[in-house]
Amino acid sequence: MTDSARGTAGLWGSAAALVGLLVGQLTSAITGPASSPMDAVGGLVIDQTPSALKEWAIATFGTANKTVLLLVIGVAVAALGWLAGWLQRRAGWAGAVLLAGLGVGSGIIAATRTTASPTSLIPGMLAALVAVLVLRWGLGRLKELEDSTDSRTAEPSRRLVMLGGAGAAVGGLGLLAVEGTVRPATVGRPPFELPTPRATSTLQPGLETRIPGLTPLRTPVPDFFRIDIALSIPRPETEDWVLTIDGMVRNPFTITFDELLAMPMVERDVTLTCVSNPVGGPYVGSTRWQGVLVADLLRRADPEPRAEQVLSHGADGFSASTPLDVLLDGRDAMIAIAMDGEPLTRVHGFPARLLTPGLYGYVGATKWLERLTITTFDEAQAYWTYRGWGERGPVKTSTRIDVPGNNLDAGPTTIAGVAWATHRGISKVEVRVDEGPWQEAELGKDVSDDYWRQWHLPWDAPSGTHQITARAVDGDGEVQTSAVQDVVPDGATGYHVRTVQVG
Ligand SMILES: Nc1nc2c(c(=O)[nH]1)N[C@H]1C(S)=C(S)[C@@H](COP(=O)(O)O)O[C@H]1N2
Ligand SMILES: [Mo]
Repeated sequence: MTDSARGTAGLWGSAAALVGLLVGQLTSAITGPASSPMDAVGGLVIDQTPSALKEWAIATFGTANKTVLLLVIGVAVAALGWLAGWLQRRAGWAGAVLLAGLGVGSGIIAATRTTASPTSLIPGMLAALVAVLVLRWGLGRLKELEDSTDSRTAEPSRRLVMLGGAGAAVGGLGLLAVEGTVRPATVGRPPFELPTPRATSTLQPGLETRIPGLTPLRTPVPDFFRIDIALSIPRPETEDWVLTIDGMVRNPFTITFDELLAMPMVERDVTLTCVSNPVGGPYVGSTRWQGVLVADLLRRADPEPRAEQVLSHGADGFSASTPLDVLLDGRDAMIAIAMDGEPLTRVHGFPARLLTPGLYGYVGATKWLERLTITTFDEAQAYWTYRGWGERGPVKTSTRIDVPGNNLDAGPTTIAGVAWATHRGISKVEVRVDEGPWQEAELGKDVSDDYWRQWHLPWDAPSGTHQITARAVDGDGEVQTSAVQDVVPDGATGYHVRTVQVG
């Protein structure tokens, strides 16, 4: 076999795999995102990846971690296709079996996921069929060419190479185009009429107007962090939306979106944090939320005395376990329908999500909410609890230094940041430079105990390298712990330290 014939076989294998995958992805535009071969495999990868690797991916790629995963899958498919081309040339059938296996396998994965529908098998099957046909045609032509000349010296025709290259390019670029346009297009803000008390008073700006670089008191929705396991964003519509409340209750019931909107509404200012937020990290946001108190729904359902947790399910297969006592202790846990005075965006859980002040998102903030099942901790485990994360997830007291950055000029400046101890409130923030004394920072507006607090301290920065350290004291007078702990299993701790070069 000549090198170039071998290359042509590989090229045709990649073309077959990529074109097949493209056909599968396009088909899933009709059969639903849950049936997309990419999402099925990606979802499986996400579910099976050890927590530590997932943490690394979030820390390294941030919100782009899913794009990276899809790129990796695309490259892996191209590489496996190349292998299939080689195998097909050697054994005449092995490559086709490999490609068929990949396609059918992705269909089976899609059909067995919690988000599956009866049509979930179709895109994977079609992908398999197309891939096998393309592979057989290309390799069949290659064989004919070789048979018609001396097989040891034969060069595949230019036309066959170019056709294979074009196929791989169409498959690869087509996938990029489909993933790049269709996916972000699902991130709209579909409106519905918000009931009163819509935006009774707007959140005023905070100290960020005076201190450049300081986190704004209210996070603009487009800047609000996004963390979830959903590769393609679920698209429930308000007309079809129903919330089921069942499990250990005397009165299970369902309610439609219109019925939810007709219930008494509250508006609350709440900070939401991800348990994966490292010390000083970006996965925290604050805004005004509007919704129905979960306690109102729970009281109507009437939980049995032995009930302990509320397992909330999202349309992406995610689930969270919120302690029942937390939902009933008087805090403003809600089924939120709006943030910052507008209906939720698709990425933040349209049309309705759970929001529990004082708990990390993975225990109390299920997006694309579908079901609340009242149960016990023994009886059922939530998505992340099952993967070794803490069962209850109260938010830990944290401080983040926003300014100054790592480099600044000597002279008067401001050290500033935000601190949160959601549901306990912040009573004090202290700052120290190098090994100097702890100095009390001035606190910004006290919006609520469920909301972060801006803080600032003037500093006459001397030349040289310095370390700025900040720590917060919560509303109960408890100083945040200096013990350094990673995000696993229930949230990072330790003081945020910033090293600065003063020139
Ligand atoms: N349906 C669903 N809801 C979810 C998640 C998810 O993966 N799926 N992730 C949770 C986690 S870990 C966090 S931190 C918050 C983040 O909410 P946000 O993306 O609106 O900021 O959503 C929570 N709700
Ligand atoms: Mo999270």
